[in-house]
Amino acid sequence: MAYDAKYMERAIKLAKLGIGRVDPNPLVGAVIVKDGKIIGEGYHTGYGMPHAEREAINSLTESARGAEMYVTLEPCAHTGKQPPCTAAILDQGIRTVYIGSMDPNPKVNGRGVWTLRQHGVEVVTGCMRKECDALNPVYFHYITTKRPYVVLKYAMTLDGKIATTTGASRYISGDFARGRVRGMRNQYPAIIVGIGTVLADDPMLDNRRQKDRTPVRIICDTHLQIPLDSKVVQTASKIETYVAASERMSEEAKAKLPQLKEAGVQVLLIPEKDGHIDMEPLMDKLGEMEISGIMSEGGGNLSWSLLRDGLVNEVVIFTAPKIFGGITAMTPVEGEGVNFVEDALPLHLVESEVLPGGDIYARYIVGPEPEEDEDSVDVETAEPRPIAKIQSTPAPQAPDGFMDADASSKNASAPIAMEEMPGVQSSQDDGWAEADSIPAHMPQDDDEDAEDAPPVELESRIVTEVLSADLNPFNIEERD
Ligand code: AOF
Ligand code: ZN
Repeated sequence: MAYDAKYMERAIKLAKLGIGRVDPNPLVGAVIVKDGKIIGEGYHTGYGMPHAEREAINSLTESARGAEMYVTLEPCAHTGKQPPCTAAILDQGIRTVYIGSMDPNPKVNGRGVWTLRQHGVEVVTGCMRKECDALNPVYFHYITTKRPYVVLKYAMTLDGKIATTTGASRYISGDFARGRVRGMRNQYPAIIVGIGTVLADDPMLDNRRQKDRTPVRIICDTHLQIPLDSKVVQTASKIETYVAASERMSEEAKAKLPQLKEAGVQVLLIPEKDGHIDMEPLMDKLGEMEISGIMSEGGGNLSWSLLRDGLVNEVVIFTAPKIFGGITAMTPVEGEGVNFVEDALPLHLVESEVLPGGDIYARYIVGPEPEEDEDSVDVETAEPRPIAKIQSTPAPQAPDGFMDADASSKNASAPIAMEEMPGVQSSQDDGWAEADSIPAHMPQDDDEDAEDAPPVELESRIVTEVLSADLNPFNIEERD
């Protein structure tokens, strides 16, 4: 059964409207089509909120009996905070369901497809799989490893420095690049920095414009050196703030604990490794706290520890057209490093851009470039229908800067082996755990840019009616 790509594109665009709101859940969009017309659509608007499929069903303008549903992620078949979407789809008498990504959540993992097929619904998997997978690398990583997806981000000069020899670093990047970083902070649930960054810059580590969605702040501070008058401590009662310190801290450091607590800082006591916080137990702890994704903003020792322990999924670099020089000037990754060229960490470029102001933005996924895996799509059925056969409202443009990298991701939608279902976990889990699927790019959230950026307009009447304006992640009210 052929699918019409434009409806899945529409579902993907809707899913992106949930950016910054749904974690640790996935971004999901759904569109219901009957006789070549969209009769319902919706997306997952926030954690604990109805799933995309039910949002679409709630927006129906006519009966969905015999209709088709396009959904970016396999519908769930379990009861969590929400009832199973498969039940709602069956209730509505929907005839065909086109699915983008499979859901690697062990509670779903093929059971959604199985349940629908058992009840006679035609299910086509692997429809625009790569594009749908690109929505949810953070979710896929988190749900399969129970650790946060880590993005290492830094700004450096052309000679690879993150500060001058005197430690000055404000600002390496231009305005536009810095605005984009604030956009990234809106995309990930948490930011992590080393104590050196706090001591040197006394940063706020918020996104400055959307305070309701400022990410959780995590400071790695082995010896609990954090000053009580630092901005992060002073604002800890308003913005969730954690300090990860050694569980073997000195008595002097321990004496600070009550004052930090009083200020609202939560101290996480973590084992040490080589004189620093051991990153693996820290990531386990953050995963337990349901932090699904983290942007690490350095410095060099924290970056090294994360990279060395294989905890980084992607690296985003802003290179400024400047040279600092100086043998003692800091570089983005310090620590002990590797001895041989062959030991270098391999990464592959998935996206790059020259930004206004001359900074170069580059995004890399850790690991060698994956090979195309054509077998993972439901090739029998997931053929796109010729376009233009059906008239419908054109899909809205995604917000600027929010684009999909067109590199491949790995075996995300293996066809379901019916005999394995239900209750049997599929072996496709392994593929998901790797850091090689392509994440959705962050919204471009630059200050200057935002003035010019067109508002995100939902061209479909249905969604405009159903979704309230304050759920639009780009409806920015607060400005610097
Ligand atoms: C869908 N559509 O829009 C979402 C899904 O606690 P709950 O009930 O919200 O369940 C969360 C799980 O449901 C999540 O881990 C994922 O497996 C699925 N999320 N599924 O079909 C949606 N958000
Ligand atoms: Zn669901």
